[in-house]
This record gives sequence, C-alpha cells and structure tokens, in this order.
Amino acid sequence: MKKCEPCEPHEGKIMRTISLFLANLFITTALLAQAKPADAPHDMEHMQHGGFMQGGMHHAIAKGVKLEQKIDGHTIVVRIGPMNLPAHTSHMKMPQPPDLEWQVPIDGWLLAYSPKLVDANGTAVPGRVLHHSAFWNENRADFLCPNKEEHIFGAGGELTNWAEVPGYGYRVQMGDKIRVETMVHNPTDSSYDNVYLEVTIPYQSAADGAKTKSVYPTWMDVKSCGNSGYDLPAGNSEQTGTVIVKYSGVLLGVGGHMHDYAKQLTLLDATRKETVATLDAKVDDHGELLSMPTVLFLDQGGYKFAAGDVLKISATYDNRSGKLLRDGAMGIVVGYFVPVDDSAMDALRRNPASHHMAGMSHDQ
Ligand SMILES: [Cu+2]
Repeated sequence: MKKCEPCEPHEGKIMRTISLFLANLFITTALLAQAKPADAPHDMEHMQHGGFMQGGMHHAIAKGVKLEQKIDGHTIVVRIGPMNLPAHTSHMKMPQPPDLEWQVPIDGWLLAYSPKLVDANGTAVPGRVLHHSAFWNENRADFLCPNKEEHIFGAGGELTNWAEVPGYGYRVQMGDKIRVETMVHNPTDSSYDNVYLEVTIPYQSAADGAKTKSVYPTWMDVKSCGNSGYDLPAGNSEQTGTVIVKYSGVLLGVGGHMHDYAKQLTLLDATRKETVATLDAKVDDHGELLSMPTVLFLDQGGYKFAAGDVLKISATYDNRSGKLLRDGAMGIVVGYFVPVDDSAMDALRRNPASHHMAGMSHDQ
C-alpha cells in the first residue's frame, strides 16, 4: 500500500496557477491529476486512483455528495455537492467527496467548460475552497500516453474557464463515463455550508450535423507518461522527458503547467530538430508562480506533427526555498491536437475499467 505523500508544499498554491491558454480566447485551466495505468491490477487502481495529490492519501469521505446533471438548451450543467466546508480546514483534514461518475447524456461534442461554486441558494462561494476537480473519460485512452485515461477537463481554485475554440469540440458518445475527482479545502476565515461545484458545458449535438472538428487534449509531460509530480531539489534543476506522437496532425496552441519556483518550459520536436514553443514562467519575488504564457500556431494553421515525431519536453526550476520540495514540481505543456485522420483516434475508445465509484475510499 502506498503511503501518504506529504503535500503541504502544494496546498493552496498549485491549483490557482494552472493555466492553459488557447486561441485568442480566454484562459483555459487544467488540473493535472495523474491517471492510473489502464491495465493495472485492481488494487493498483485504487492506490493510484486519486489525483496527483490525492493518490494514497488518507482522507475521510464526505457523506452525501452526489453528482447531478441537467440539460438546458445546448448546455449541460454538472453539479457536485452538497459539501460542508468549515473555515481554516486543510485538504488533509477536510472530508473529501468520493470519485463520482458523470454519464454523458448526449452524442456530440463538448465545447467548453465553465466551473463555479455556489451554495444552496445559488450565492457564489469563493473559488479558493476548490482544491481541484478533474474529469477523466474512462471510455478513452490518452492519445500520447494510452496508459492514462483521457483527461478532458480540470480546474483549481482559480476557476477559470476552458473557453470554446470556435469550430472545435471534444467528441463524446451518449453514456460515456466520466470520472470526476474533486478535492476541497477551506483556507478562508468563513465556513461555507451546502456548497456545490457547478460545471457548465455547452455542447454541439451530432444530430445537428454541424461541421465540428474534434480536438484532443494534449498533455506533454517532462515525466513522459509517468506520474506528473516529482521532487524539486533546492537550487537550479532541469527535468526532461519525451513522448512520441503516433498520429499526424496539428497542435493549435499550447500553454503550460508548472509550480512555484518555475523558470521555463520548452517543447521540442526532436525529430525535426525544431523548438515548438518556449514558455517562460512568471514568478513573484518569492518564487510563487504567477502565470505561464500561451503560444498559438493558428496563423500557420497549427504546428504540424508527423506520426512518429519524438517530442522532448524540458522544465527548469530555481528552487530558492533552500530545501528539497517533495512532489513539489510538475512540467507539462498542455494543448489541443487536431489529427489529420480523426477516425484513427477511434482506436483509443475502450470499455471503462471497473472502478468503485461513489463511496469509494481513497485510503483503500
Ligand atoms: Cu501541478
């Protein structure tokens, strides 16, 4: 059994810094939880089941948290709650919602994701109390790392939107099973009761015959296809990984995800010996991450990848805390990929692995 990894260095800091920017749109955000290996034995699944800060930790499970959805016009609202959040409660002390399952109610494309927190009266609750939430499509494998499920949406305390990229969407089929991992905490002075996380998801129905093109979320990680988090040594350091693109297509644009003390994230097409993007982190005087830039390739019709291209991802940090930060770093270039032959991506569909959903304890 995997032991609890300390994650205090992360608390309240990481999630709001996670940003993926695409097109000339708004900020898109992504929480990077790591997936379990698809073919892991069942016990393995359990210990790796949670998000990158959740896996193997010993949380009490919040009772009575449910996932509900409603369709309103061309919008689905997924609602998770109620959650009671006493003031000054760390994510370790807070009872956490179990993993919940969202069954996609439409055949078509999900176009955007807009999260918010409200109480039972519909009054806004500060986003800070959301540690993170991540949506995983159990019916699909990640196209770069098929050992992981496709990570389709994530958010932290910043609650920023994954805005619509006009003409593009994420293809789903009726009944697709999306696993929703949510972790909450409350660093504020106020207690909040009966809190709901609502994610508003506009969609395009396949029956409407629109010429929506499918995009695939693309996570290019310095840890290659392994767990995203790694120990950050004091001082300057660099971590490098590679992934192979097995499909020809274009990358529309990229943003990046790093943690505090970040310096730079780079993406190279090693096969073409070309730098795809260089993302300089913006940090404050204390090294706290403020933002990561976005690079778009829309003017050139996207950055072209050929099947078999080797991508090299590098992350540099300058950890000025003077000590090693356990699980303190990540380096992920995040973008949207449009394959030349979308039908080739059908091979990534699969039957979901069996999970114990609602009521599952993370410390099992
Ligand atoms: Cu991270």
